[in-house]
Amino acid sequence: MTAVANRIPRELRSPRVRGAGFDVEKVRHDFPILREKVRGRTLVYLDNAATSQKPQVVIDAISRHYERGNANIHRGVHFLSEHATEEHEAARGTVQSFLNAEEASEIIFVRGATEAINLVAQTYGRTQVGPGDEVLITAMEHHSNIVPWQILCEQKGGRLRVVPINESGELLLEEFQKLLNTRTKIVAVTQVSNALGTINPVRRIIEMAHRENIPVLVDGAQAVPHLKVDVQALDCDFYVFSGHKLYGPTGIGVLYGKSALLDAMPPYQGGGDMISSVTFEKTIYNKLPYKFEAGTPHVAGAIGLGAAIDYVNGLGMDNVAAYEHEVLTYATEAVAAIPGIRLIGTAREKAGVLSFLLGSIHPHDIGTILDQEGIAIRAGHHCAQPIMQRFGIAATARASFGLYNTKEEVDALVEGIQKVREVFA
Ligand code: 7TS
Repeated sequence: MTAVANRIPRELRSPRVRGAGFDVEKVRHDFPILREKVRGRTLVYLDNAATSQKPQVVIDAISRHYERGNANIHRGVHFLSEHATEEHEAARGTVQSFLNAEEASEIIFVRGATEAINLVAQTYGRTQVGPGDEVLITAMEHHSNIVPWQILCEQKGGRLRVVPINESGELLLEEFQKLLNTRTKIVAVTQVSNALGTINPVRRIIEMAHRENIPVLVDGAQAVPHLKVDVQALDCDFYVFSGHKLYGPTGIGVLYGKSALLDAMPPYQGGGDMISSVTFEKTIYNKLPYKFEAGTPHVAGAIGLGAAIDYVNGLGMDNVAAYEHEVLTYATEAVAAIPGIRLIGTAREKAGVLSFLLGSIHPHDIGTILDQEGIAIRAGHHCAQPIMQRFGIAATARASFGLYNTKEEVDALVEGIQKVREVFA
């Protein structure tokens, strides 16, 4: 352990978690990739905000589907097609419970958070936003919660408005309140920032918007891996996330929408499965959720996502959140203690993410040197360029944590950063 890490208070230094119910060493055995060597070193994977690694149960669920259960769904009369349909719909039920949605038909399978936001912008947005109307987002959105709304505003003559943040990376709620007006047609806000780690008070934000009868879309891409989410308690109108950040496969994600809203929205894409009848004169659209699921869906992906949710539920999201909070607190103190470090994103409520700069060293150089030690972090603007502009920087180095990361890995990160300092001394 480094001298710096030794300055961390003893109770935070203990690699064992105090809370019962979460055994990280046992959890790590569930993830085969964590046994891989990278550049001759044991992998230290700290790029979970980009994508998380997959437990064996998810890998097995996907393999089992292709080995024994593969068929197209909703259209076959044969055994395998019925079986695949059941598994796909069971996964929808698993997502429904995970988010505590009222109905399974409020769960739309999409490719990921990005597609979900584009879907809402081009269906709900296209019908609701007219010339002079406003879409309200925040200064800490990922590009995928900015650009779809910009495209919509360009198409419809609308105006994109942005809630500012303070130096710690927290939303200014009084500014949010001031920006809400009769022209605001939708609020779209991230629950957890991918570049700063800030946890936004989305319950409060939704209450404030609803007082003015404005619906709210919550981008949960960085929230679902770290926090328990209940869409009915939040009362959000739309909630989106990607499977691959939640220990599930890539190419599958979720749009939750309140059924009254989804019912009233036009379809997003046309094709098979989203119709109940077609003639050249007129097409009658299918009921929810199929109206929004044109074409053959990612059946294996949905099944894999269901397995991932079963996995995290088995650990208990509250246990995961408590454990991760402890690791992030430990990492924040250890990294902040390194001379020359500047943390970007120091909100009181944070999850998963530690963004930093080291003197004037380019984050890519930090990332490259850490990579030589087998430590995977991300360096860049994290698809959140406006945040970088807000802080007057081009990029950050970002360590992002998942449920399998340990305090020993944090110590390895700290030692790696010390190496970077030596190289650039
Ligand atoms: N919203 C947030 C808050 C995100 O962090 C991301 C991806 C997305 C939406 C888009 O998710 P996708 O699965 O549709 O691509 N964030 C990151 C990241 O931080 N590094 O790589 C991808």
